Amino acid sequence: MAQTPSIVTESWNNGDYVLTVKHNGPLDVSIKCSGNETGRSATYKRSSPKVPSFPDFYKGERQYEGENFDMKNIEENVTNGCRTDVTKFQGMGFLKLGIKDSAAIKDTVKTNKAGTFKWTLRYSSTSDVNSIDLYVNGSKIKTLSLPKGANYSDWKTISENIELKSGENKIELKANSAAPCSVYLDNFKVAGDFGGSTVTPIEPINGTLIKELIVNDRDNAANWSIYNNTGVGSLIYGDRDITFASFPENLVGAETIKTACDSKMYTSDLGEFTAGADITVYVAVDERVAENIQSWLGNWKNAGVSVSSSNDVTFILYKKNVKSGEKVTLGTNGGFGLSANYSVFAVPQEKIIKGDLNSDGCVDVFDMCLARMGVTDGFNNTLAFDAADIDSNGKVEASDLVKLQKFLLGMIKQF
Ligand SMILES: [Ca+2]
Ligand SMILES: [Ca+2]
Ligand SMILES: [Ca+2]
Repeated sequence: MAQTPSIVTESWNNGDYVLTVKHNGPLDVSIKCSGNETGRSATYKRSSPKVPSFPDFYKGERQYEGENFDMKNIEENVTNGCRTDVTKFQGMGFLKLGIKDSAAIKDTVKTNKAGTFKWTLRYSSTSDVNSIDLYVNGSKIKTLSLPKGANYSDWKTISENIELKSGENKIELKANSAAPCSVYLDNFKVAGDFGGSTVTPIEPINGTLIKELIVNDRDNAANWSIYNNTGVGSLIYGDRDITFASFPENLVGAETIKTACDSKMYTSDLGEFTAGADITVYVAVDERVAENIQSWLGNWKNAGVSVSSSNDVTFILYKKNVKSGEKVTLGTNGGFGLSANYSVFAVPQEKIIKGDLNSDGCVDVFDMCLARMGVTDGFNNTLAFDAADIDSNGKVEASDLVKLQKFLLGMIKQF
C-alpha cells in the first residue's frame, strides 16, 4: 500500500517552538538550532507524546502490488525487481503474467462501504494485448484493452470503474486466450470512498465478581467472555476447541474469563477489570511463558496446582487477593507464537487457616494425612496447598509436615 506522506508543521511563538508531526510508523526527528540569542531558558518542558490507541482510518487510494497477488499459470513472479533489466516499477517488483490462456491473478480489496471505485492497472507489454478479462467478485466486468509500450519498463495505466460491496471483494485478471506477448503487472490501485472506521467503542464485559472487563486487544476482543461452568472438559478459549484436561477441584464453577488464544500475540496489557467483591483471582499461565511475564505476575503467588489442556499444555496457576472495587491489570502473555494464552478465574476471597487442609475449621490428623498425600502425589486443591504451606514459602515440603506434626503433638501452639 502506498505510504501517506508525513505532515510536518512548526510554530515559533513567545519562546516556544512547537513541532507537530503527523506520521504513520516509526520516525527519527532531529532539530538543528542556531542563532545568537543569549539568556534563554536551559530547563525546558519535556513533552510526553502518546501513541494513539488506534490509528485513524486510512482514506487514501489503496495500492495492491502485483508481486503480492495470488497467481496461477503465470510466467514468473519477480518479488525483487532490483538488478533486472526492468526499471521504474513500484513496490518490490512485478509479476510476469506470461502468454498462457490459463494465466490468472487474484487479490482481495476490502472496503467498509459499498460503492463505485476507480480501479487502475499499471502494466507493461510489447504488443497490444486484448486477451485478459477483469472479474470482480466472480463476475466478468470486461475484456481489457492493453496498448503496448516501447519496452517492459514503459509502464502504462488503464482505469475502469468497478462496483465493490462492503467487506471483502475478489479482484481477478484471467486470460481468455493465449496472449501475443507477456504482460507485466506492477500493481493496481483502488480509489473511492472506503467508508470510516468500523472500530466501535470498547464495551466492558460484566460478571458478578469480575466487573467492567475491558479488553485492549480489539482484534480479538469479540472472543473474550465471562463464563461460569468451568472445569474439566470446558472450553478454555473463545477462538479454539481446546478444553481443560485437569482442573483444581476447588475452582470448578469459578467465574472465568474465557480469553481469546490469539490474544497471546498482543504485547501490551490485554485488559483490565474491577473486582465486584473481595475476591481471590487466579491466572493460569502457560509454563513456557511464565518466566517471561514475571513483570506483571511478580506480586501473584504460585497456587501450587497446575492445570492442563486437551492439547497437552501445562499451565501454572498464580493467585492474589483483591479488594472489592480494586482494579486488576491483565498483562501481556508475552507475544510468543509458540504459547497458549492465559485464563483468569475469580472466587470469593479465600480464608486460609494454615494446617486446615480440608477446610473443616479444625486442624487434625485428617489434615496431616492430606498433607502427606499432597507432598507425595501433588495437590489438586489450591486451598489445601495454601493451608499445607505452613511457612508460606510457596512450596509444600518436609519442613511444613514437621511443623504440622509438632502442632498436632502439642509441641507448638500456633504456626
Ligand atoms: Ca510492483
Ligand atoms: Ca481440617
Ligand atoms: Ca512451605
